[in-house]
Amino acid sequence: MFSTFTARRRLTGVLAGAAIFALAACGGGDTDGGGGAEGDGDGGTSGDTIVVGFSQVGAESGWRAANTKSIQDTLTAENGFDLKFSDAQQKQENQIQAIRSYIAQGVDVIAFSPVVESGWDSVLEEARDAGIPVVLTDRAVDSEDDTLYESFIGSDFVLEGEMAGEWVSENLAAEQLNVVELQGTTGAAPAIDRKTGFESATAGNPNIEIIASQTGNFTRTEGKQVMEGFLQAHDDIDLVFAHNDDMGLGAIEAIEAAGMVPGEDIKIVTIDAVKDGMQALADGKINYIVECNPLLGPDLAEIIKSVIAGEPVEKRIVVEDLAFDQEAAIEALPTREY
Ligand code: GZL
Repeated sequence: MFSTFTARRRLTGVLAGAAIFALAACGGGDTDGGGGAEGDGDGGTSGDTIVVGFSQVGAESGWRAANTKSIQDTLTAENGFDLKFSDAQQKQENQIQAIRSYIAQGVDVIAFSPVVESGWDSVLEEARDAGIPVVLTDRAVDSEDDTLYESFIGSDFVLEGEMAGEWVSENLAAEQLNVVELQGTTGAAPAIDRKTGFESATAGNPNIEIIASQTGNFTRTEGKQVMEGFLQAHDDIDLVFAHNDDMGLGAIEAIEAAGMVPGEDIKIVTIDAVKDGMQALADGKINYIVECNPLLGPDLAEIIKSVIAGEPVEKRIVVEDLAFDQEAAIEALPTREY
């Protein structure tokens, strides 16, 4: 059965005027908050090139690699961009430092994927005071003040958790089902929201019990280590719910090392649908994957150009996702872009 959800972009939220940044963002406007026009030489636009400072979470997973490739392949010189790119190695302090550096350089736009939800207001206020618009990609911030960014492009992580939970409830939980959960990075929007969605979708099924839950930080290595601990502490695990494929692939290694068969003795459900995960699904080692599309480069480029042109942009662009069982993975693998 090929289960699919419309893979379309859903536009939501109120149109956010970007006129305030029209002048400043083009390098001819006020990029130091001191009023008056600034010329080039401070990192502002020279001609039509848009200077973008991007702070990436890190390189922790296959999803992140695909996301970085999409951004770097799209924000190119031939497409009218000068991309300054930094890898924060999953540390918020590195992202804050990178954003401050972009402000000092006077870039035209700052974009980033916040490694965690909280702690951004101060640095985003500094960007606003400098007249530099900010675009969020992939992950959200929990700031009360949504004037701190122009737009947020990313999937609905609560829905992803719900999609996983609904499939588990409908297909695996006709009898008692003991679940261990490999959470993503502590404090990250996808970790918080996927957990929320999975719990809400499974709360109505009395057979489903989450007997252990711990962060594996979205990495294969840490997912394997945490799964080894779960296996030592529990001899009645029926399902692993991993917040991303990479931790699920680590769990497969731990399950096999313990002499059990992943996908059979212990079922596995994950989120992302990167190539390695989809191959494991096709091979029967994972049982279901909810996609989280990482190809955000084109949307980001479009939003940045609209902001620079002073056009209104959507405050929230939701990337809708597919979901795959084994048959669907076998069918989709040959043409997967990531
Ligand atoms: C989700 C993204 C998550 C992926 C992980 O949009 O932020 O971070 O699910 C990645 O694979 O590490």
